Amino acid sequence: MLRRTLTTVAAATAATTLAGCSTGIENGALPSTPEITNHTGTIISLWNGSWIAALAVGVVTWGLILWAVAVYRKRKDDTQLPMQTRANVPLELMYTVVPLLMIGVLFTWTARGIAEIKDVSAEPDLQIQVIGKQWSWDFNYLSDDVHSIGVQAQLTGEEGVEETLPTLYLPVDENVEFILDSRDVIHSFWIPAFLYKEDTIPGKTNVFQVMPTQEGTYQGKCAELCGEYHASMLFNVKVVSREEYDAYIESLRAAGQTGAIGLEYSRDQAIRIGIEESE
Ligand SMILES: [Cu+2]
Repeated sequence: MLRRTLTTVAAATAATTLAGCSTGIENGALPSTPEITNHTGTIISLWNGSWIAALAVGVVTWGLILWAVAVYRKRKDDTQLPMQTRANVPLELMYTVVPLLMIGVLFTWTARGIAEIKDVSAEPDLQIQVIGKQWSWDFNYLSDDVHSIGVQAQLTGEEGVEETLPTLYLPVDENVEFILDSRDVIHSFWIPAFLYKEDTIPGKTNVFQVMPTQEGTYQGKCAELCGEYHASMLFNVKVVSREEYDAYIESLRAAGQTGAIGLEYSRDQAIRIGIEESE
């Protein structure tokens, strides 16, 4: 029975750990991935710092527990209850003040990191509007006056789906301002490798800035359960050189996908426009 329980626990732990790997951070609890955006360094040090602090607290707590268990265990010749004590003011003050200090430190570092990541006061190099919809994404390259419309991925289990996904192009080392909107329900725009996600909310526009610093192809997902085909709400992100980015923008322009697709369309109307444009 015990062995079966242990096997189950081990399997569950392995499954959780492996599931964590699919986000692109594959170095375990203390990742040291290279800078993928101008924010990943801040986020990773916050993550690692929190883990190290939590481990230090854990080691002290486990140590005290084991020490108390060993030193104050019931011995053979113990026939009476040990001395019963009531209050211990210094101890109670200690275990109130120390956690407050720990939370204060975590709060300060988190608030500082968030303020840095959420800062949108810089002049962006380009603006891209992202529109979430059941169950795909539309991208309006506002600074270049072109757009692309996503059609829901068909997850059949066969290979080759990735090539059919809507793809977001970003020029490397340029500060992108994302303007996030939704056509229907709440979605969440998530590029796992960027270590950041933000909701797209109908009737409310969220804005954030990020500068990708490493060329490559990344996965994008919806991170807010948004209906039946939430799992199909995938996209690719290609961080490319300025020249490649310009070439892509030109290909959209050549295909007649000029201007921005508005929020006034339902998801079905937007998808129909997208299908017409791709034909
Ligand atoms: Cu969604």
